[in-house]
Amino acid sequence: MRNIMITGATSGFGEAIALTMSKQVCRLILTGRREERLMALAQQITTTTHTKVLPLVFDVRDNVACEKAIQSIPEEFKPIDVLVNNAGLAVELDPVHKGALEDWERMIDTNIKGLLYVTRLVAPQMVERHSGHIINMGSTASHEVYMGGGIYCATKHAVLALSKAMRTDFLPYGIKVTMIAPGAAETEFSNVRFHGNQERADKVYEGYDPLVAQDIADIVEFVLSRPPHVCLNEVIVTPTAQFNGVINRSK
Ligand code: NDP
Ligand code: 8X3
Repeated sequence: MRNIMITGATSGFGEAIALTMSKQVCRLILTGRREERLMALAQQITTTTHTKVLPLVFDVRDNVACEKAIQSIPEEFKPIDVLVNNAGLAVELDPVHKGALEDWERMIDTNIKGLLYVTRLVAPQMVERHSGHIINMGSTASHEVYMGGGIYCATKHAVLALSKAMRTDFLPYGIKVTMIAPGAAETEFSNVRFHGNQERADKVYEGYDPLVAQDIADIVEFVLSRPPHVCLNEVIVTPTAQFNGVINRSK
């Protein structure tokens, strides 16, 4: 039975991945800052499946909190076989000459430093066991830049570089590393980006069928179902209406 840790499980991709993987009977370590959401999800999973859940409330930007949380994991949920580094966000859509430093720091601290903090704490036991799988949530923004998205795209370019670096560093230890690179998906992502302005968030998904969180969960399930000798290094997935930074909004 696998122990799977998913960061950012209180909504969107993370929540869908947790619900999907819970059907396979595993042990789930689910993290996020919104305690109520996390507890509700844990309760939903434990009452509807045979999967055990360990909810851990912490901010991935706080290395001390990451350390405390990960050190608190009971033996039953160890070793961590799979780490899904999913927690992340975009803040605003400003050009470089107008961006707020506070927004940049939130994105850099969460998407790059947070991912590194968690990985630094979890990876050593994978290295020791010569076994494990790390899935990093990149984006089409790992490959492209778009107007006003510069800093977010830079953080996701970093996730691509770090995924390649992990793949390289962990090669001698047989640890798999996969980066998933989704295009536009309707989750809470745009609501967060626009500080809760739902009207502005809804406009992002007008005129086409965006991806939904379940599409990403299905991919994670597939990636994790490959035999030991197969590693999907990267999966790029967009809505049919999106390619190369262009969205066909003619629906
Ligand atoms: P959501 O906003 O729905 O989910 C984001 C998750 O990240 C939440 O569970 C949130 O939990 C968690 N999170 C954010 N900041 C922190 C933090 N500081 N500490 C701990 N957890 C945090 O968005 P998505 O599901 O869409 O996003 C998930 C990932 O997918 C992100 O990395 C995003 O960049 C990426 N992505 C999204 C795409 C999209 O179009 N939606 C496309 C490509 C990639 P909480 O607030 O409770 O802490
Ligand atoms: C999130 C999707 O389109 O803002 O990575 O890059 S997008």
